[in-house]
Order: sequence, then C-alpha cells, then structure tokens
Amino acid sequence: MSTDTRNFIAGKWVTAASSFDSVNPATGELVTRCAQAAQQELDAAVAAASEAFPAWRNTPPPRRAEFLFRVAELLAARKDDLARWITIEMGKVTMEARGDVQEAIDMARYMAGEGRRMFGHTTPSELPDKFCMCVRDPIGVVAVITPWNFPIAVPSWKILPALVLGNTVVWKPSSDTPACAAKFVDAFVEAGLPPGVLNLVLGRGAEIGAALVRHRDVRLVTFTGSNEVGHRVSVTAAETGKRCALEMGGKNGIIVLDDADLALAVDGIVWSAFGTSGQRCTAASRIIVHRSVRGPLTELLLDRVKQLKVGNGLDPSTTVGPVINPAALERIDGYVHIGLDEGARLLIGGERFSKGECHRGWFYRPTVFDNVTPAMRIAREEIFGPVICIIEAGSLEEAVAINNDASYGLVSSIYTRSIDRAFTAMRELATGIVYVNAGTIGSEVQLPFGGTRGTGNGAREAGQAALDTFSEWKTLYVDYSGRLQRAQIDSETPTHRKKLKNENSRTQISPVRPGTGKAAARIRGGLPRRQRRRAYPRRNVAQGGHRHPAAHGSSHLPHSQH
Ligand code: UN1
Repeated sequence: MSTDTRNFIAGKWVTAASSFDSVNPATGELVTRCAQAAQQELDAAVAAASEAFPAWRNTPPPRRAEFLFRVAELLAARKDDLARWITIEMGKVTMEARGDVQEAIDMARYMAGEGRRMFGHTTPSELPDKFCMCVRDPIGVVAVITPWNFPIAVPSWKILPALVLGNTVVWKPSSDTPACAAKFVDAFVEAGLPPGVLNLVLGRGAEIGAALVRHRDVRLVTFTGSNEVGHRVSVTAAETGKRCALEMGGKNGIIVLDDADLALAVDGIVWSAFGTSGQRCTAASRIIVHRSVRGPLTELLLDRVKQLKVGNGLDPSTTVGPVINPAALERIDGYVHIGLDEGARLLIGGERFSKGECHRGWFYRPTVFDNVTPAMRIAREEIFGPVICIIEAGSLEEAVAINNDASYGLVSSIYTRSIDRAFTAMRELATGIVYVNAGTIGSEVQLPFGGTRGTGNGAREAGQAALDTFSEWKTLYVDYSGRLQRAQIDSETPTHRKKLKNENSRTQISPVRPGTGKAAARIRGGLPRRQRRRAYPRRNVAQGGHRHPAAHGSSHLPHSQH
C-alpha cells in the first residue's frame, strides 16, 4: 500500500520540499511517503490556527460539538478501513486496531456532549447585590504531540476536548504513523471543520516537534510519549511560558494475592502484558505475586504464553503483532540481556521471532522472567515490549511497597477475593489508575487518565478532568448594587464592624468618599450635583458605609440597621 501523505494546513493538504517514509513493521514494506514539514510549514500551521482561533472560540459550544458528533459518525462508518491502516502502519492486531478506533469514537461522542454541558459554576458573593460565577475559556493554539502506539485513540483524547472547548490545534503525530494521522484528519475535513481549526504537520520529533513546542504563538503543549522527550518538552514549555500536559512512561504492576482467582489473574496478565506487544504505557510489566501461589500462577501463565501466536496483525489468528521498528527490537532485546546479566531467570521467550514471513518484520517473542528482584533494572525501567518480570512478595503490605517503589505511577492492579484487601490496596497503591480483579489496560473515556510521579506532571486526559487540561477558568463578578462595595471590608460581620466603629471614633479615621474630579463624574454617568449627593451621601464608613440610592437599599446591610 502506498500513497502520498501530506501536511494539512489552513484547510488544504500541502506538500513540502523533503519527505520521509512510513513502513509496515510486519513486512518492512513502504506504507506511505510523507511530506516532511519544515519551519515554513510549521509557521504556516501555527498562523492558520491563530487566525482561526477568534471565530472558533466564539462559535457556540453546541455548534462546535456538532462537528464532533459528525466525526464520531464518520469514524464509525470507516472503522474497518481505519483499523486496517493502523495494523498496516503500526502493527497491532485487527481486533485491537478496531478498539483503537472505537476509543476515538467514544471520545468524540463524550466530548461532543460537553458542548451542551461544559459546566462552570456560580457561588454566592459575600456582598449583597453581587453575582459570582466562573466559566471555561479556551487557551488558544494547542500543540498536540502524539505517539505511534495508539495512532487514533490517543490523538482523539487531545484533539477532541481541545476543539470542543474552543481551542485551535496544530497536531504533530509520530513519524511512524503519519498515514493513520492523515486518515483521522480526513474525518474532520469531511465533517466540515472550518479551515485552520485543526492543522497537521508531519515529521520527526527532534526537528519539527521541538520547533512546535518552542513556537511563540503556541499556548499549550499536550504530549504523550517517552520520559526523555517529555522532559525536554517540559523544559522548553517552561522557558517559553507555556502550559504543558505530559503523559509518559509506566512500569505497571499486577499484584496477585494468595486468595486470588488464579485463572482470572492469568487472563488479565496475558492481556495486559502482551496486548499491543506490550507497547502501551498501561502495559503490565511487573507481576508481584504472593509467595504461596507463585508456583501455580507461573505454571498457568507459561501454559497461556505458549499459546500466543506471533505474526502479522492482519491474520485473524495472530494474538501478538510486531514491535514498531528495528530500534524497538534492539531496545527490548537489550533489556532481556540486562535481565540475564542481573541474574533473572528466563522462563520463556527472550529472543527475536523470525519464523516464516516474520523474518521480514520486527517481531519479539513474548518473554517471562522469574526470580526478579525489585532492584533490578528490568523491574524498574520501562521496556515497552512483550516482557514481564515475576517478583515475589510475602504479604499485601510488601506487594504494595514493591509496587509503589517505582519512578512511574500510571496503573496498578490487584487480584484478590477479599473486599478488605481490595479497599486497602485501592487506598495504598500510589498510581493514577488502580484496577481490582482486572488487568492494567482498558481505561474508558469518561474517566480521568494519567499517572503520578514520573508518569506525568499532574495533568489528566479523558473524562471531566480533560476539561481542566484544555481550558482555563475565567472568574466573573457582577456588582449590581450601584455603589462601591469592597470585598473583605464591607462584608465584615456586625461584631467586627462595631469594633471597627469604636476604633475609628477613637482614631478619627477620615471618611472614605468618592472623588469629585471629572473622571469620577464620568464614571457616575455625569450625575448632576444634587443627584450625586443623593447617590453618594457623605457618611462615615464607620456609620454604615455608603447608602444605596434605592429606598430599600441599605436595609439588608446588617451594619446599617442601627
Ligand atoms: C497508552 O498506552 O498510551 O487503557 C494508552 C488502555 C488504553 C489506553 C492506552 N485505553 O490501555
């Protein structure tokens, strides 16, 4: 399959001076030749997003949401085709590729619903005749930088909330999955999104991604990817005064206690560790098992791992697809050697898989290490491949301590039949997401997604939490009293006021009066002198403040009832 993939800027597909290729990881074949964006295309994309922003931010949110509803319908209609592009370009098996698209459909529907919610709130004022509320305001041009492992779902987590909230977007997807990105953008184009609201720039992160993060007119950067790159994004964003939302690595643990349903636990482990060939930030990579069930659990696990079928994701019998590229293959194999050198026991896998047609692509056998200790590098560093470590623990407390002793904090899971232990674990596991009697993958769009510690910087995606990431609060005070009301001062309690009155009469504080100059007259609407007197009678603050012109005006002021 080959086509030309271009950048999408100001509503047009545009080419560029140089190009790069995207390749099928299962076959090594060319998927698409892509126009590589340079500074010129990047500037044009940011300019288009900046120009589109004022009209888009003032488009009523329910109208903005209609584009998202249409995107959802288009994605649903194209689910098979999109899933096929995902498998061809990124490698995951068809069933999972369809899940990737479904996650974007779900997110489109959920975020479109926000067009008619997007709740702000009102809250009472401490002063009479004053109204307080806050509303969500868009931030501006959002730079969206996404990885290859969820070529449609993860971009949807960022682009859809950004758009419904009234931001405009410049999206830089991974250079490993540009064709999927272009297919996703197609849905927005067909939905009739106004030009410039969503722009796509293609290229490698080190070049175009870094320049995008630095760009003066970008207000927020949202990034999912490695810790190394995320750290650089964070530094550049700080230097250039931008907000940034980071979602990075994981070293996710599944705890299996001695009272667990072992068959259920093995189902969860296999799905979480080897789904997407372990290339999820949510993938399980540490199995922390109670000493008394380690033997039977390991036996059941190995039986299941032996049944996994590595191969091209387009083949319906395949359960584990390729890894993304040769560099990933090298890194995974490198970690396997580190594990062996550290003294871990390799139970299965531990090598490249190149049987039959697989020699053309980048496949790695599902790998299980036993005798792993928490201090080993394979138990601490993110491998991002089909490799798991079995670590033994003697109690719930020890298992939780091992789980929490990690520089990442995305997901943890616990298998137990005890409600008490489950709730204790929910409280104690120090990750952004905790599963009970389920594996570590399978987050849903209506809940916050994100992790603690090295996984992120506190920002969350999905659910209501995403609204905080992609908007800022605007606080609105409306004073309809017709007089100067001073928060924290005029709202003092009667007791305080009495005290103040006494002090004032002792110290002879001069009364606060509105000015008499021209500017003051303008502010008052140039009231004639007599009316002005009525509106702003000269009264000592200590005697009850300014009287409202309306007859009943002061009756609700506690301090003026005497
Ligand atoms: C990721 O790996 O970056 O829970 C996201 C899950 C998916 C999302 C994974 N819904 O595994």
